[in-house]
Amino acid sequence: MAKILVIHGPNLNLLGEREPAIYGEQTLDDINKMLKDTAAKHQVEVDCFQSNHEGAIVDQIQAARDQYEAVIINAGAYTHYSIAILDALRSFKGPVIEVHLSNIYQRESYRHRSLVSEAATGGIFGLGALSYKLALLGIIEMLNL
Ligand code: CA2
Repeated sequence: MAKILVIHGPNLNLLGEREPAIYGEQTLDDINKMLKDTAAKHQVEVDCFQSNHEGAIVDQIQAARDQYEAVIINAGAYTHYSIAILDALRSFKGPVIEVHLSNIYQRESYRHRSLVSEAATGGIFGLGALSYKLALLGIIEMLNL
């Protein structure tokens, strides 16, 4: 069974607790459950990983190289400045889909630049939790899973 890795970056563990107007009311557990349910319907497997630490995210991307067909990543604030995460993503051979809950281009100018985009196959932003689901469905279609 094909395996897809979902990576959530810093502070996304707080989803549902604060700033619902920007990030929605769903918790990270809600989003992960929705992704696992969607994956099960398509006979694929999803593993979800969250960390507030840049190095832990780099380690996870490196480990994903031999284990996963594709990566979905919301790198949180690291999106905008982490060259280490960009370099790690460049070493991953399969599709990488960048996801954001909010529309980063409608927000502060420091959120308009994404280093993750430089390594991503494509991206979905601004649709809340639906951004993740569409990323997963996109991978399933792209890889004929
Ligand atoms: O829109 C997104 O998905 C972001 O990746 C979320 C990041 C932000 O730094 C990016 O610019 C855009 C922040 C996630 C913080 O999530 C929180 C959730 C609840 C309460 C506080 C923070």
